[in-house]
Amino acid sequence: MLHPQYYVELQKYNNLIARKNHKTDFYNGVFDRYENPILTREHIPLTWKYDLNPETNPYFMERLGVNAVMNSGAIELNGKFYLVVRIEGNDRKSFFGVAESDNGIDGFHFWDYPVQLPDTCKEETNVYDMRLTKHEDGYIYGVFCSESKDTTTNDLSAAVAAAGIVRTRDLKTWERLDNLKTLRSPQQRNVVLHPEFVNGKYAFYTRPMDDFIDTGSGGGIGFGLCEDIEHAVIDEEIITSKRVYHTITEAKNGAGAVPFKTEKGWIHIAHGVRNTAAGLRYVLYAFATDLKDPTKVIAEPSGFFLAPLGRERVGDVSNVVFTNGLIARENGDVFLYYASSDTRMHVATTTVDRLLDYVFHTPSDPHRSVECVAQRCDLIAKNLEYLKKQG
Ligand code: M1P
Repeated sequence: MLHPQYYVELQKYNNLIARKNHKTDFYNGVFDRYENPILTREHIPLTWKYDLNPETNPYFMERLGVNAVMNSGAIELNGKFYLVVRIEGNDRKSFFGVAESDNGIDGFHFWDYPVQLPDTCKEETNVYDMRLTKHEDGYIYGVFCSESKDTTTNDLSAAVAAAGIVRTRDLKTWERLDNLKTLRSPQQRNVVLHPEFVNGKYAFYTRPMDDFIDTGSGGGIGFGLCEDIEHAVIDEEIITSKRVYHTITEAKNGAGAVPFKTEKGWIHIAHGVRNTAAGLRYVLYAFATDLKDPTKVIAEPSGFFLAPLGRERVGDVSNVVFTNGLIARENGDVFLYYASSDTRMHVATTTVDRLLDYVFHTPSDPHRSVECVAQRCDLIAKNLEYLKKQG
């Protein structure tokens, strides 16, 4: 017989999965926000946390708790929405779970088991933040952060971040390939595989880093090519989206969702980080790169695209929004999946047309207050003139 509390918790879980999500009245013309997070730790199935047998768990205690669900890769397959979610146990170790939904904004629920990656990397302690790329070679690739202890120092918190690579065709069977080697950068995080070959080679967005936290001399989001995806090695990394003084990317930036192709360029949603007296602040920003030369930024609106708002601002790592997955559908709808404060997952919806208008027609950052206010005064003057003409 099951513990009576099981039925109470199961009812809560079922209610949560069945809960509809609605747009909020937030307005900026660029994207819509939604009332509820799409995934929280409460969405974790009871079977993942409790021992349901009263003989071995008479108090119906959580035996393996889950602390947070966050940074999720996203993909559409046969009309369904799938997220490969970063799930962090109470033990601080992250792992991946597949959650699916019919409409992309509610009803997300996890498959019966989390993903069990092939254990080919014995020094690896932690894995997180998978980006899913539907590559033109026919595979779905998952590129994630593979973290190991830095054994070259006595500092217990020192770690080494590398890019792990897996591939699949169905999100069920995963083949692990060698970790990416970048010959000129000792550490890598936020690595993303470009969906198309470039000059006949696999192309990665990288994030050269001097150590685990600091990007140090790393100038921004890198881009590099490699011949062999099974043993991927990148020599030269060209910086595409640079970090800039006194902007949202001053402290660091990193590729986010896999870029998607439009007639005007590749659209990227990345993250930028600045330092504040209250700690690092992570926001999302957008830019476009050239269709022929994906290293060339051809448009970059000023400032952030999406920043933590309201309750999104608070969590395990407060004042953070982070994305590593979006779905741009054939019909032009775009679903951007983002985590807030390393705690929960949300969706924002928009369209390809709106994103193109945003990226190509929002003024770029003039980088100095005096020029920023002139830019704004120009807008105001045009508006006042326009209002006058309208009577
Ligand atoms: O805590 C915020 C984010 O920090 C890291 O991002 P970055 O490498 O750019 O600093 C990542 O570990 C990410 O998982 C996390 O959300």
